[in-house]
Amino acid sequence: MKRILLIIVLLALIALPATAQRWVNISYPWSFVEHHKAAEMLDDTKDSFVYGTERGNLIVMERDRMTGRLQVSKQREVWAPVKEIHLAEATGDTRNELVVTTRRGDLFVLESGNLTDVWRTPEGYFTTINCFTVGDTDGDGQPEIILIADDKLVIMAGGEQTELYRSSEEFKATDIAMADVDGDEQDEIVLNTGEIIDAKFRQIEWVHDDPFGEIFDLFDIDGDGIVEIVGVGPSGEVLILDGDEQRVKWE
Ligand SMILES: [Ca+2]
Ligand SMILES: [Ca+2]
Ligand SMILES: [Ca+2]
Ligand SMILES: [Ca+2]
Repeated sequence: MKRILLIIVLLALIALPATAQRWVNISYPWSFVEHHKAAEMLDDTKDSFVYGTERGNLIVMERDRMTGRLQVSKQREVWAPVKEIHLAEATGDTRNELVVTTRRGDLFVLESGNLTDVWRTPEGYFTTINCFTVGDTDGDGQPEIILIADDKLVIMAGGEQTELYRSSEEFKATDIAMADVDGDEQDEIVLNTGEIIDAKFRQIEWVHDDPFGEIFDLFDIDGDGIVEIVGVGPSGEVLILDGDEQRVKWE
């Protein structure tokens, strides 16, 4: 849902004059956070959000109750340009962590409250991380981090630095999501390059001929209880794929 909102926000921003696009002047940080991969809302009652910089810092902003201004409440270094941040339950304790990747291939799982390490990959463990998502791939109640890293599908345990799986096949995807897209009560890993992979057994179930675009999302657009793959085609048209029938529903 988030990314569809993102598309709407982007369209809204295009329609606004240039000055309104400067996020520092926007009263509410939502639009900034929505259209940045390296930003996440932390607490909407305080307009608190985190974003990562090209200089390798994570910065938490929070609205000051007295002045109403956004100000820095915490920051830390991750020593390389921040690529992506997700707020997600990664450790199995029902509290959300920040999962952060850098353009140097680092992966961090951080306490969302104080930005301290839960764990991180050692320097050079991966060279590139294209994209990632967080979810319970095998249904054991413990979350995993699912990545396209060094052109492989890699599954890391969420709670500690343990690699559970690395594919032998290469994958070039730049966007990834996980959900049950065909209604068989097993999750699939969906890649924007068109592959639909069984999350538990990591076999490719099917491959859609056309990629789903640079960004895609999974949600139940027709209310039948099964999520559709909602992507953007090569000329910008919205593409809606039915996972159980493995075909384009609307385009
Ligand atoms: Ca947690
Ligand atoms: Ca699991
Ligand atoms: Ca399924
Ligand atoms: Ca549906």
